[in-house]
Amino acid sequence: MSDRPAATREPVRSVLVCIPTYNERENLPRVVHRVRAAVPDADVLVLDDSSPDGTGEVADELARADEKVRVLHRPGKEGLGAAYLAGFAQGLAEGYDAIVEMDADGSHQPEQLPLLLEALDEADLVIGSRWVPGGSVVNWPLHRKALSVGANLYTRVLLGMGVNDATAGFRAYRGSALHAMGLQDVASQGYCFQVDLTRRAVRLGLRVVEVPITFVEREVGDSKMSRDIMLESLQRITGWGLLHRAGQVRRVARREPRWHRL
Ligand SMILES: Nc1nc2c(ncn2[C@@H]2O[C@H](COP(=O)(O)OP(=O)(O)OP(=O)(O)O)[C@@H](O)[C@H]2O)c(=O)[nH]1
Ligand SMILES: [Mg+2]
Repeated sequence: MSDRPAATREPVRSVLVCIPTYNERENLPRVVHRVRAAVPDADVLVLDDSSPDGTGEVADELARADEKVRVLHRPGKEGLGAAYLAGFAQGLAEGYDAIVEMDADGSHQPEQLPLLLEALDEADLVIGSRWVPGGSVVNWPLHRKALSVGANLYTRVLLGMGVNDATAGFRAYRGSALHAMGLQDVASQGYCFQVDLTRRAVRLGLRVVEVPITFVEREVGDSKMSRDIMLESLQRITGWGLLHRAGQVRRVARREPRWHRL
């Protein structure tokens, strides 16, 4: 992670909180109200993929009642990554200084959002991390913890990034960072969307900071995690890791011509 001087960073004045939803009608009102109470100046954009349970209509009601809340209705379920990319595009077009990613299921605590935004004063990307000192996970069964720790370990070893929770989905980006990251060719959908964007930020030498958070397992509704999402992550992270390691070998070989004679 690079340490561009903090002086180059503009103050963050406007914040857009993007909340993707698929079948979250019971969770959404509560999370939106908590966000509005925790960061009253921030705008909220719900990204709904035509949830069959009527989450889109619930979001419309919230938007009618509060001018700081808006909804982007998307035609069908295309995955978390595509929903976020649509939200980012809208946020960047509207010139927000900071754009936040946050789940609707209550796992990310809106009350901790001010901590992330505070850290953004000195960073380009702030990750709400479960796996740094002070971070924690509440009500996760052992196999979910093992999966998250394992995925992060695999990612660290392959990609060589000094990030402890690269799969985390509670984040704040500077708009300038998202602009620089060139999001046109992001194809990742599931957890690897988070790894993909982390990797892009690190490769650009942007300043990535992790802030400890308390992650709470959802109480209502169903997880959208699936075997396909895990497989996608495994394949993409392995591919990026091999590219990264091959690049390292090429660089060493260029610096050390004697290598070729071994
Ligand atoms: N718009 C949209 N939102 C989605 C999609 N898939 C998941 N989401 C939302 O993304 C957030 C995270 O999804 P979850 O199902 O909680 O998945 P997760 O947090 O990765 O996995 P768990 O830890 O099991 O909860 C929630 O707010 C979901 O409603 C999708 O295809 N489109
Ligand atoms: Mg969840």
